[in-house]
Amino acid sequence: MKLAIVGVTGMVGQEMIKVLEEFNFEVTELIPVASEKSVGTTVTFKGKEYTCVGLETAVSLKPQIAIFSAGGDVSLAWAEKFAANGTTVIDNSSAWRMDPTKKLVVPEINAHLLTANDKIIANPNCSTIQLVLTMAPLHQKYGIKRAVVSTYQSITGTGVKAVRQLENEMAGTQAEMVYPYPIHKNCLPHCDDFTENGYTKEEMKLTNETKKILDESINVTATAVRVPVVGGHSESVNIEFNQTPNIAEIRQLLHHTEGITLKDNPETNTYPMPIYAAGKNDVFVGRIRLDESQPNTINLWIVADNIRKGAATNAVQIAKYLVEKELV
Ligand code: 11C
Repeated sequence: MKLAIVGVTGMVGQEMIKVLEEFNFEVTELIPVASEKSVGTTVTFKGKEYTCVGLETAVSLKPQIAIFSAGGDVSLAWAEKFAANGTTVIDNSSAWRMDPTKKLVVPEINAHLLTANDKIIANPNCSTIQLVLTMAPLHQKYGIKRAVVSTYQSITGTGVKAVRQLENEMAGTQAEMVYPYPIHKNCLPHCDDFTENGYTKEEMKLTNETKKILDESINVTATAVRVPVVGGHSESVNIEFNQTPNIAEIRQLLHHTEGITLKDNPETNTYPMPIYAAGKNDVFVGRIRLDESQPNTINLWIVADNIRKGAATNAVQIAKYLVEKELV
């Protein structure tokens, strides 16, 4: 397996290397791809050093799979060039997610839809992945009508510059501002750009990607908030079903869902938290309870490492599926 990682020096790219190692993914040749300023630098994978190349070189090396995490512009400019040369692209940006000709994949939910003809496969947004993985078994059981989501998102979703902004603010040193306001001792109801309807792009991703992955009939309304946290995104979710849900049954369903770990025991203060989810591949769910204000509705709390299951892990799982099913 010849595998390229585009954006290998970034936060997600670096995590991909770790996840590939942990999964013991069989790679005969790793092609680390970086921007011009990092070409020639090296990355270590399974104890061996590999030299970063540029995009043009990487296309010509014809990897079987290229995992992209270098931003939407790079994906728009280069994914089709790789695909035209026979490479299957797994793209972590928002570039292709809502393209009706591309599949938006969370392996536990819909990898079975993939075929060898899917040459550009989209990885959903991090906050969507943890939401839909939790919603999928519940939708199958009771039918979800509507979800109201409030997110508490890690600064790692913005990237390394945001982590530096927080560190500098905590140290009281001059900080390069990535956010329009301080993030230390603050939270910003603002993730990604605002759109014309008053929602942010991050909020609309939750609405639109959930429909594409699970069911067009599910309505999601969201408020996405950036909090001074590293290690994972948290989500408070209110879900209204078409039928009466049973809390014990929901716990059992989630307990048996691949990729989900249930952490739900108020008696022992057991619930998911970013400090617990950090560095783990699973999605953690807890605080499951009936919404007593209206029928057929529950509340729950979902946490996942946004760089892991929200990005690197999900992409590597797609790659693993493609290899196992001999689709590349
Ligand atoms: C955030 N979810 O936390 C974003 C980061 O569409 O892939 C990933 C953006 C994307 O800010």
